[in-house]
Amino acid sequence: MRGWHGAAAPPGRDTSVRTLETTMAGKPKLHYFNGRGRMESIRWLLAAAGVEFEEKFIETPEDWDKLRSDGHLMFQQVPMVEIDGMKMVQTRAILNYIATKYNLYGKDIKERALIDMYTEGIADLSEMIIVLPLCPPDQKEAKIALIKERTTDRYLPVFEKVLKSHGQDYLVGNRLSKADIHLVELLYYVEEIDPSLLANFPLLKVISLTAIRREGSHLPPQDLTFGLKPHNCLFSIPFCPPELAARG
Ligand SMILES: N[C@@H](CCC(=O)N[C@@H](CS)C(=O)NCC(=O)O)C(=O)O
Repeated sequence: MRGWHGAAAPPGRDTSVRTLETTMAGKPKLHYFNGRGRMESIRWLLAAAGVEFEEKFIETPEDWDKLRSDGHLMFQQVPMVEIDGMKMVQTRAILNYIATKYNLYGKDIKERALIDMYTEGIADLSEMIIVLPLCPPDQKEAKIALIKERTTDRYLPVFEKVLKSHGQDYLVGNRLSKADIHLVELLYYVEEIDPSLLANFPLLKVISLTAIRREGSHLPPQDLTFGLKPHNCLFSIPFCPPELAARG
């Protein structure tokens, strides 16, 4: 099991309430493989909100069978997060719950609509990247080429333009939202694939990273993972259920 001690809360958030809640309800417990995959954005969001969490990794076929036979996985899938007395599944539902709870989801429905649109675009590109480890070797090069093309021609220009258009540090409403956090996570992946992909996006490179860092200014300057150790290699998953591996 991996524990993580959350970063200090961003300014303006009431940490005493969260500390009390955490004590009463227990830390959220994350059930997933020991890899980034679909759980990583949940880890980032909790970390950015300053919430401590625990992880229970699925490390063997027996762990996987047990979790499924326990009946806690609504669709027989992970991520699953135990939080506030619920056993939540479906990544987006989990992210939306955390973002709402920790005030990272805009101030009104229009901001929320924008955050959703940005988040869905980010999710589309992220999805292409996180399934790479499952890609057959003979298709990997073509998939990486497509990811690079979509990164520079479709997705990153949108966010660069948004930041340029309003001149603010954050994508929506001049304050941190889940969209910023998902974007920084994506940029982190993109840089791992090929740092030169960010070359033509100066605002994304500087402003988004600065925006997040400012929320956690106690963090070491290069630590973009909010204290999460990069033990997870993007391109390998230690244990992968056979049905997923077979899907390719
Ligand atoms: N829509 C779901 C998809 C979850 C999903 O595909 N999870 C994979 C692991 S990343 C899984 O559990 N696969 C096993 C299966 O589908 O049987 C979500 O976003 O949480």
